[in-house]
Amino acid sequence: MEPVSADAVKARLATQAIETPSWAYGNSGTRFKVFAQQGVPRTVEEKIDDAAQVHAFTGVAPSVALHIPWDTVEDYGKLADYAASAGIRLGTVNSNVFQDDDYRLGSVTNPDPRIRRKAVAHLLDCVDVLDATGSRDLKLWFSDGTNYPGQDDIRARQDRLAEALATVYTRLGDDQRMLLEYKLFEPAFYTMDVPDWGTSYAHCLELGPKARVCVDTGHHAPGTNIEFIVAFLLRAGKLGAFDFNSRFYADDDLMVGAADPFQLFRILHEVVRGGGYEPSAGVAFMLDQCHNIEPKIPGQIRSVCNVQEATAKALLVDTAALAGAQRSGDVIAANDVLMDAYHTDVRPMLAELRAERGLDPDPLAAYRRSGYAERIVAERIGGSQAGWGA
Ligand code: PSV
Ligand code: MN
Ligand code: MN
Repeated sequence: MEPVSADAVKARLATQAIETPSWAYGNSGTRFKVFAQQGVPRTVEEKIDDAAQVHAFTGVAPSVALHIPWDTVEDYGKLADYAASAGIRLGTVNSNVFQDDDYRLGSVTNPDPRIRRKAVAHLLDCVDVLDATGSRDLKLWFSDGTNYPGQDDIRARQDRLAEALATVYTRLGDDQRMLLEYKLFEPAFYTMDVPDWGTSYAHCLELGPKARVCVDTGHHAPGTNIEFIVAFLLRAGKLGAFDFNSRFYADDDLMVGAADPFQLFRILHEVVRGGGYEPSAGVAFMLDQCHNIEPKIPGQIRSVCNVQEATAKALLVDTAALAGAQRSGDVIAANDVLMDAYHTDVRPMLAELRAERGLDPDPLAAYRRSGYAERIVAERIGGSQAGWGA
């Protein structure tokens, strides 16, 4: 069998796009402590500037996700222009219906219709933001759920959720989409209203083709086979996006690929296998992380590079050899094909790819040398908190 050529892999990597989250650049922390860092952005524009640095040094992070209301501005059209002048674009709009006192018992599933209306109104406002920025995706994550058995009617909450989603879905333009993210637990501990991919999938199916599932890699029970979920959703045409991060225990939001690079490879192998890497598949690759103890821009650069490395390895899988081994039932040989790709050191190939694209082969070192970190520390006094540990 012919192994996959480095040139073929490089050509496919050239089209990769990984979106970074605006909230990764601001101060964040845990419920115990937010550690303020010097030089963090004071405005949305400064978050965009930082995201632009990640793209400038990696070449594969051309957009930044917003979180509303954390990133509220007067004029989103102007903000989109600002991003363009910084060399990137505005990406997914994330809705925040979890920080007001009103949402103590939920947002769109709250037993109080007034609060449900308020939450839906915010989601509709977020679609207005899509209109103004030209972004395609509205990402919905609900902290809604219950802490105690009997606290609320679990089934009625599903009805309220379905009603709210349908209202927002109807408002979407032809080229806009809704991404429904799930999370096993936290902040609610007894039931979450969208706890898993199955719940998200069922709602998306009922809504229609513009609704798809977002897989946040940190939102599963330990030991969950995330690549199976990815394979299933891709097969069903319902995988909309990833929120990448890594975790040891819960929603740790650590740098993707730091805790379990092999899992990241397995996920990306299923993405490639299922056609999800093709731009036409419409799968958005985003990071959802916060950097509580490490510096933020380097944290994002490292994460983007980790996704790029795992993707390169997934693209290196010798699919013909794999299919042959699978057909003949050769379990060891099939596993060998995957492990060969995983164990390949792709860093020299990526360094070469960057050099070919006029980038420094070592993005992190180039960023450190650039003086940007020192400049923002000197210029930005009193950086803001981007929201709590995302
Ligand atoms: C919730 O844990 C989450 O993963 C959602 O994607 C939110 O939008 C993000 O983190 C920030 O809180
Ligand atoms: Mn997320
Ligand atoms: Mn999360």
